[in-house]
Formats: sequence, C-alpha cells, structure tokens
Amino acid sequence: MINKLKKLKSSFHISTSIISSAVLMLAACSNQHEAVIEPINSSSGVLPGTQATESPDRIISNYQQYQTVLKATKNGDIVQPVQFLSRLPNSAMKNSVRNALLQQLGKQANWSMFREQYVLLDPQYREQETRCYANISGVEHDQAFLTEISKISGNLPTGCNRLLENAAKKQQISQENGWHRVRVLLARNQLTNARNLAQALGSPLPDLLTSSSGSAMGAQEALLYQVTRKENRSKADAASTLQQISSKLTTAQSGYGWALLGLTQAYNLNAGTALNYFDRADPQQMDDEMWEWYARSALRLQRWQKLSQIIRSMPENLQQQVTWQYWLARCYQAQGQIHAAEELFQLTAKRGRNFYSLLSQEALGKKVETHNTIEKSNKHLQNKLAADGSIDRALVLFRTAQRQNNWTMRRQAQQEWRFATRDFNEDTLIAAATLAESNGFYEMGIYSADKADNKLNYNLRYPAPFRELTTPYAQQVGIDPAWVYGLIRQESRFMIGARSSVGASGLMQVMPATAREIARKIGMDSNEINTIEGNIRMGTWYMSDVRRQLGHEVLATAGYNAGPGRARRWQASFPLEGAIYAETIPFDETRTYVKNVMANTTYYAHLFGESKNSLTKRMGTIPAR
Ligand code: BLG
Repeated sequence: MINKLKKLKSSFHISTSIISSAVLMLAACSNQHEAVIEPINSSSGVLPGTQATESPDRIISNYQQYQTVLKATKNGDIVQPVQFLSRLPNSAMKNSVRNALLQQLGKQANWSMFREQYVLLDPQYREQETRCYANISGVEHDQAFLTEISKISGNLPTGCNRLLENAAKKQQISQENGWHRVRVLLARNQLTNARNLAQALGSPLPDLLTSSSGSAMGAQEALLYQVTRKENRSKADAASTLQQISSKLTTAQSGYGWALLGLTQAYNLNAGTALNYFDRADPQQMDDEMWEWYARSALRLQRWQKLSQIIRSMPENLQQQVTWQYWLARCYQAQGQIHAAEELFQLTAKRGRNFYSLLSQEALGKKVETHNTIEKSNKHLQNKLAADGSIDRALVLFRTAQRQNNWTMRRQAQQEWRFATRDFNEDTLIAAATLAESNGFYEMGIYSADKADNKLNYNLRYPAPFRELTTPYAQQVGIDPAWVYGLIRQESRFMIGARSSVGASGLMQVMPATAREIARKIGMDSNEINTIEGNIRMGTWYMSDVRRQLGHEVLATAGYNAGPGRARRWQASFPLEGAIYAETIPFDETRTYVKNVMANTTYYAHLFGESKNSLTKRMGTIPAR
C-alpha cells in the first residue's frame, strides 16, 4: 500500500511539471485580459469602479465554481485558479482565489509565476501570508513588515514562519527579535517552528524536556521552556523554580518567564500574585496581551496609582486605545486630579460610540445621544447603488443564501458587501446602509452605518426588527426590551439563520443543549429554536432566568454567553464596580460581548424613549460572590 502511494506521488511530480509549463502559457494568455492593479486612492467618492451587473444565475454559478477552485488551489492545483481568475470580475471571491493561488505558488517556490500573479492583486487585499511569500520571493523588500512579523506573539501561517527562518539565516532580523520569537513559539507549543527558527539563528534547541545545561541560547531557551510550558505554568512551585534557574538565563529569558507566569495568574483572577510576577517581568519582552492583563490585575484591585503607572509604560499604540485612556482618566479622578481627569474624559468621549466613550460622556455629566445628523437615503440613491455589479452580486448571494438557508453563502455575501463598499465616502455608506437594511441584510446595514464616523444615523446603526415578537416576550418575562435588542445586535446582528462555530443558532444564538433545558422547563419543543418566534421566546426566557439566578443584568449578560456558573465565579470576594467586573472577565469573547451588549442596550433604551438610559447606572455594582 505504502509503495503504491509512493509510486503515485512520483508520477504526480512528473505531471505537475508538465502542468506548470502549460499553466505558464495559460497565465501569459490570461494576463492580456487582466489589468495590473495600481494602489487605489481610497475614500474618493461615490461608487468607485462601478461594475456592470451579471445575471443571478451567473453569479451563483461563479460562486459555486469559486468554492471548488478555492479548495483545489489549497490542495496544490495552479491550473484551475489561473483560468478562473482570468474570467472573474473584480470581487472578494477573486481576491481570495488570487491570495490562495499566490500562497500555493509560494509554497511550491514557483517564483516566476508568483511575480506575474502578485502584480494583479489589489494591494488592499494582500493577505499576511501572501506578503510573507512576496518578501521571500524578493518582489518586496519590506524591512518594516519583517520586523513587525518577528515581533508578533500569536501564531503565524507557514509562509511567515518560513520568511522569518530565511531572514534569520541572512541576519535580516536581529538576534534579539529572533530569539524572542523562538520563546513565543515555545510558549505556544509550536515546537517544530521553534526548532527551525533556533537552527536558523545559529543555536539549535537541544532535547527540550531533558536537557538542563549549557550556555548556548538554544540550551537556555530549553531550560526556560521546561519551567514555563503550558502544563507547568500554573503549578505552585513554578515561581520558585523560575527564581532558581534565573541565574542561568538572560534577563530577556527570565523576564519573559515572569510575564508568562503573571499572565497565567491574571487569567485565574489572582490579581495580587499576577501583579507580583508582572513586576519582575522584562517590559521589553511583554506583548500586548501581557500588558493588558498587567493593567487589569491592578484594576481589579483598584490600585489606581499602580494602574496609571502601568498604562503609562504600555507600548504607545496600546496606551492610546480608548479603553486605557478611559481608565487613565479614572486613575486621575481617583487620585484627586479632577482637572486632568476631565480633560481626558473630553477626549475619550469623542472617540466613537462604544462602551468607554459612553462612560466618558456620562462622567462629564452628559447623557447618551441618538440625534441623527443624516437621514436614511431616498429610493433614487438606493436604486443607483443597486445598479452597481458588485453591490448587486452581494445582494443576489444574500437573497439566495437566505432562501436556501445557506450559511457559507451568506458569509460570502457579507465579504462581497465589504468589497463593494470598500472605498465609499460617508454619504454613500449611508445610502448603502439604507439599501442593505431595506433588503433585510441587517448585519451589513449596521456595518455600513457604523463605518460612517461623522454622518450618524442611529436608526440604521441600531435597527429594531421583529418588535412585534420581541417586546411581548420581553414583557412577559419582565425584562427590558432594550436589553434584548442590545443582546441580539451583538449575538447575531439580526441574522435569522445565524450559526456560531460552536453551534449556537438563530437571532439569540441559543445552544442546542440550552434549548433542550429551556424547552423542558417551559414546555416547548426544543426544535422551536429554529423558528424566529421560538428562538426569541427561548432567548428572552433564558435572559430572565439567568438574571433571576444572578441578580444583576451585567452578570446575567456574562452568564448568557459563558454560562451562569462562570459569571458567578468571576465575581470578586468584595463588591466590584460593574465596569471593572466587565473589563476583567477572563474570556476574551465574553469580555467584549458584555461591554458591547451593555453599550448597545443604552442606545436602544434611548431610542425606545426609556427613562432608564444611563450606562453607568446599568453597570452598577456587582455584589461580592
Ligand atoms: C452559551 C449558552 C449557555 C452556556 C454557555 O454557552 O451559548 N447560552 C445560550 O445558549 C443562550 O447556556 O452555559 S452553560 O449552560 O452553563 O454551559 C457555555 O456553554 C451563545 C453561547 C455560546 C456563544 N454564543 C450565546 O451567547 C457562541 O456561540 N460562541 C462562539 C462564537 S464564534 O462563532 O466563535 O464567534
């Protein structure tokens, strides 16, 4: 069996080389039809690059072929994508296929064809891995990009790991950045990539689990790995062991180790211990996630002076985020520097319409504001937009997806909408938002309205469809309809057939297991999760039930998303300001979720004319556990 496979593999090699030359010829022909893309000067005006429309059948058949071609390209085929690209109009699909093709060509080191295809890709749509291969091929020599990649603390795609190894061999990245990346890879258990990069840096990693001596960089990294790898990081003796081996490590190595241990404690909400460990970390070694948890640990304990020190030491881009500027203003306030606090609140209040800008407005004594500065667009303008080929493509895919309940196609419709509206100015964005909403394409209506930063239409930003169902069910279980809308906007953006990666479904994103539990308790059929009304009935009942259990809207919001048990475990042993509770939720999804739901709710409350429309009051105080 194995032999047979080997044979097949070698004959495949021969045929690919024949195919490659055929493709080169094809590509040469097709390039005559494809214009080289120049960088686009964005926000230029109404309908940049208007396209002719295609028939709906054509759009759907292109979409179907797109899926096949994309899959084939990822599996190594470079013939089909070239043919397909030569006849596909500009679209998100086209950019995806081109990126996939370029990444495949990079993988196969087919650099001549890579160069030909690269110039055909709109620079706005170059994916990170495509840019990595462009730097390997030499089409780009982007030193700033290279440094940026070497400092990334998350996972990188294959092409980017290869770029870093190449650059390390040629000494195009500093030893310092290179070894930092090795440390990051080890901390994330990406052992093969770590080994390859260490080798390229000139000091191979020894056996990671047993080796315990040596002064070469590789040996020292292995030692650090043994103490701080995932399984060992939260052990009671982790800190004392790290302390013991510190003399055998560089400051950067032990300083990274302390940050890792700090992060682990912070996620477990052991804020005091976390602060202690972060204090011993090397600031140069800390990534954004570590800085944020350093700050959150001080915030959880309301150590305002410490918090202001941490915020001011953060990397500039992080420090400037509205979250940390808001908390800095709160530090000033807590320390009696009222004037400085006010000045800063003035700035954060103007930074968009989000959780922290709202809290800042309220800190200045102002109220939430939903005054429209632009009306919804008239039919004439909407029709003009709908006549553009790329807008039309998005709408055709949207309608078909809706009819067929096809979630993958819906995702593509969204991509096409983003593509079609990419360079719209704010007036055109509002027209696009109106058009999307009038078609029931709510998520893209919100997307386009939110993208207009100065021309504000709150009815487009916070639509409230299905009110005839939602309001009675909310009233029946005694919860605020504004809270229900705030939650649905965050859960599904009003997409009826929404499905999450873990299987939550519908407008209110109810999990199948939770649906069964609800159905049993209130005498419904759990299949009703799939109807609009059933989903709303289940979701609103669950909201009220979790609030009854936990006694607070903020806790209930966290509990709706992460489970009531977790929301309760995250309470402190002392009463905690609601905003501090929210900011220190250790699940990334739930932390963002709670802040968004509560800010949305405040806008809906104001739009619905409710008197209870202060975010600060809604956040309130979370009682001790
Ligand atoms: C929630 C359930 C909780 C459950 C938690 O998951 O679903 N809520 C509902 O079904 C309404 O009941 O708690 S438990 O019963 O104690 O286990 C935890 O399992 C849903 C969440 C899950 C989440 N959305 C509502 O907020 C979700 O789908 N996450 C994935 C997002 S994405 O696709 O990866 O972006």
